[in-house]
Amino acid sequence: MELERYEGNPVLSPTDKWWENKTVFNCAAANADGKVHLLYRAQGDDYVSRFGYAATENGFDITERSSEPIYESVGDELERLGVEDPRITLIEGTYYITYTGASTCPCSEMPPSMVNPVPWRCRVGMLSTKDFKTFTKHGCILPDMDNKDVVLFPEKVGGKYVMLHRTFPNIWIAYSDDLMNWYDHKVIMRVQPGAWDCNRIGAGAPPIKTEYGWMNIYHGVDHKRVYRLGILMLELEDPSKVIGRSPKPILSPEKEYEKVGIVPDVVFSCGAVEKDGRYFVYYGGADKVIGVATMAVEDLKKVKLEKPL
Ligand code: BMA
Repeated sequence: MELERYEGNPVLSPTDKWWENKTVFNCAAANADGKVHLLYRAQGDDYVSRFGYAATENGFDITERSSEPIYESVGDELERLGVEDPRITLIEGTYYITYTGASTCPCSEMPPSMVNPVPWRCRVGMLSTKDFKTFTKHGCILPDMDNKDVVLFPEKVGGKYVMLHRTFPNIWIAYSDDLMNWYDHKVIMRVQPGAWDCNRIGAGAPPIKTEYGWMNIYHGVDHKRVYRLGILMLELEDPSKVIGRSPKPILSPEKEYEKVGIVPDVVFSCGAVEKDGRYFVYYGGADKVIGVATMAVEDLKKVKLEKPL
């Protein structure tokens, strides 16, 4: 079972504006108020990442687009190179946006159980908004670790807020009572030796509740650094338990706009929504443009998943 690409892809590309004339990719998505809100990562000549905003009513055609960045980090040492890869989750009437803050700060000391061999110099920040016009900055939510690919669950599970994060190279879960302080970090899925997701994995879109479990679109990277997408299904009552993962990817770089761009051979998702009986998965192509691919909700039962090793 593979996602079906929209034939009008890419749906968003760089423009001639100073802040997005190089790349427009990796967008968050939220389906509310009769449209899909898209918050995307953009770079201009300075290669600092900022967020742009776009919206689509039918999921494919862009009907609104910001002429200026809708959010950029100013004067924050941990975000000197910008804000990357946003993910939106609507929780109790507020949109929470988790993102990667990129900087040239040195890597932090990590707890021995979370040794990170890669000098990422990135931190996970959080914003919230009710209208995508004004944003509240909550700062760094995982202060002591180089981390990325954080997605929040849309509701509390067992009385706690839940996130997935990526402490290299695996997917972890953590819990919180206030969305700011996170505890009980535990690895839930590891890279699969020899498979399409053998090098590193990370959560993509925030989890969507389905009758089968929490569905998460995740990315996997192989030994040639090809980024592909798969499905990870977690138990509804206890999302630290993996029901299954895709033994084969549901989207791989095949089209020109996925193979050739700034970073070749990349499909990378930060947002997926349910709309009109389909899942719409928004994804960055080759770190340069944005495409969308879909799947009928009823086809989820046909998706073959395997228990991870
Ligand atoms: C990841 C992130 C993404 C990017 C991907 C592929 O580490 O930086 O923003 O799309 O690499 O280059």
